[in-house]
Amino acid sequence: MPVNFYGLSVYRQFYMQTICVFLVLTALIVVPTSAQQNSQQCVTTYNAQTDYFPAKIHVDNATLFAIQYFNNYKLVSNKMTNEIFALYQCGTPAPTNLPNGTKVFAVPVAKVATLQTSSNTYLEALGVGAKIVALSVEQDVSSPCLQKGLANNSIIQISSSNATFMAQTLAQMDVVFGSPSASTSNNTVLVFLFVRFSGETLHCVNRDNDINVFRRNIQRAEWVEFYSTWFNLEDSGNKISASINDNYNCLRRAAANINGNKPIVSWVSYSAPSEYTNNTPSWDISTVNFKMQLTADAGAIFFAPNTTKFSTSKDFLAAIQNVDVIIDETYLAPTLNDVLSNFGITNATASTYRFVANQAIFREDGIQTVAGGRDWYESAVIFDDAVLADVIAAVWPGYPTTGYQRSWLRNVAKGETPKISTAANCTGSVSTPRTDPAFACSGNFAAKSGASSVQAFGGFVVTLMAVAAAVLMA
Ligand SMILES: *[C@@H]1O[C@H](CO)[C@@H](O)[C@H](O)[C@H]1NC(C)=O
Ligand SMILES: *[C@@H]1O[C@H](CO)[C@@H](O)[C@H](O)[C@H]1NC(C)=O
Ligand SMILES: *[C@@H]1O[C@H](CO)[C@@H](O)[C@H](O)[C@H]1NC(C)=O
Ligand SMILES: *[C@@H]1O[C@H](CO)[C@@H](O)[C@H](O)[C@H]1NC(C)=O
Ligand SMILES: *[C@@H]1O[C@H](CO)[C@@H](O)[C@H](O)[C@H]1NC(C)=O
Ligand SMILES: *[C@@H]1O[C@H](CO)[C@@H](O)[C@H](O)[C@H]1NC(C)=O
Ligand SMILES: *[C@@H]1O[C@H](CO)[C@@H](O)[C@H](O)[C@H]1NC(C)=O
Ligand SMILES: CC(=O)N[C@H]1CO[C@H](CO)[C@@H](O)[C@@H]1O
Repeated sequence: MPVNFYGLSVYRQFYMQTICVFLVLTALIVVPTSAQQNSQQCVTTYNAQTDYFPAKIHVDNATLFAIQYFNNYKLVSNKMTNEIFALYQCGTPAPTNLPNGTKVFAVPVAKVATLQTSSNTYLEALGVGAKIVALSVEQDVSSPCLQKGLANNSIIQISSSNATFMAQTLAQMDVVFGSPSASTSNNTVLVFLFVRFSGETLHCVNRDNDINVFRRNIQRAEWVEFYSTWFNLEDSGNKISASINDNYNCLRRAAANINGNKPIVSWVSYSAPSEYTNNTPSWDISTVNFKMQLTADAGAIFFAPNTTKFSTSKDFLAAIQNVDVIIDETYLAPTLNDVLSNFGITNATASTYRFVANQAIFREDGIQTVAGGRDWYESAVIFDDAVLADVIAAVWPGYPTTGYQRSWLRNVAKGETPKISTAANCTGSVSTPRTDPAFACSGNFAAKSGASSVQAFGGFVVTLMAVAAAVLMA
């Protein structure tokens, strides 16, 4: 409190400074949180000079979608499917002179249908799960709260086996996410083709080059920004994407600092003889970008031999003999015996394979529906950081933290069983934003004493045997 001695002018100056500091602080605190949200209301008095979308998406790493803002509409393009969408603020005039084939939507939308599971978690993460009013039952939905909605009929069940009903229902939607067959409808967004198989379509050609070449292909999380534009939830879209990416990068840096011999990891699958495979079995080693990137980012070595497709079990087994960790992507192989039998490994020779000796055989079916649908294609698609944490845990037991519970990667070699997702697992509300299940990374992982990687563990066993032999010989 200024004293009288300095006179009123000093007091006034102090007072003004205080006001200025207060205003600056207010601006710093208030502006980024409240002023940059787009309206959830329709406009009643249109003004062509108003920027109706003060919150804008910043596309950082995703390369296959783009967004351009105008005062009362935004042009969203999916470069993978060559689609362009004009999303205009409801209550303002629909834009004209748009590129040929542009699909026009008034936003924010209220009624949504999804035809592929991959879209569901993006919408739930944005907190708009309650706007999903119709779901294709041909997708095997894993989300507990959406299963509950299907079971209590608050969500309309559609199926292409009842094509008339499906078409009628979809025509009433503001937007339909993901269906090649419905692509001609003017309310359909063909989104899943990219999101679900992100990175799968682009086979690695120069795997020895800078890992950054591949990094962009795992930007599945950033597609939450694409979805957010239909709901005027750009603010949330940016935040969710930034949070997943920051945590992903933190986990990647921490994994790079783990001490130990980097294990060799191979992602493989078996195709049984069938009418689709010309009655010939085959064994494949995957070299697609996002698996390569996940493996490298987990601090392990991606196994990418020159030959990746095998027509005999013998050649396949010879190739993977020295692999430390297997991720088996074969659709049906619930148990260790199933995996070994698919690979052609007999009990007598099993222990000669490092991944068998290491007990390191993982499958992507750790969370399933009752019918066997994999959550790997649903919630894992957006939460890239949680997927990375799972791979780190598979490759470096005891990391990212002691007692970490993997979500999707299930170790069949240790007899782990799948967690089943049902409507009973819906404990909150379908409107509560779905949260990222990832381990929250805060820097380097705590150092572990003793063996760290599965490979180091193998080495540890060999050391023990050597010690035992030395004792016997002594
Ligand atoms: C757009 O489509 C119309 C009708 O098919 C055609 O006449 C016009 O030339 C097209 N414009 C461009 C820029 O392709
Ligand atoms: C039906 O399921 C929906 C979606 O999970 C939920 O919001 C709603 O409360 C449920 N209704 C009843 C009556 O349980
Ligand atoms: C199609 O669905 C509608 C609405 O649920 C139902 O009334 C009709 O019986 C169904 N048709 C067939 C062939 O299942
Ligand atoms: C599709 O476009 C036509 C013509 O503009 C319009 O009459 C129809 O209502 C639109 N359908 C949907 C589902 O938006
Ligand atoms: C893979 O192919 C490259 C180029 O043909 C060759 O240089 C390399 O030796 C091969 N690697 C193995 C393990 O056969
Ligand atoms: C290996 O042994 C287990 C039990 O010891 C048996 O169930 C399984 O069928 C055997 N697998 C093969 C391929 O012989
Ligand atoms: C669902 O809840 C049951 C019972 O608590 C639990 O056993 C199961 O693992 C849960 N499923 C998932 C996917 O967490
Ligand atoms: C996961 C990832 O690579 N995220 C990057 C996306 O782009 C921003 C801005 O360029 C980077 O800071 C992130 O590291």
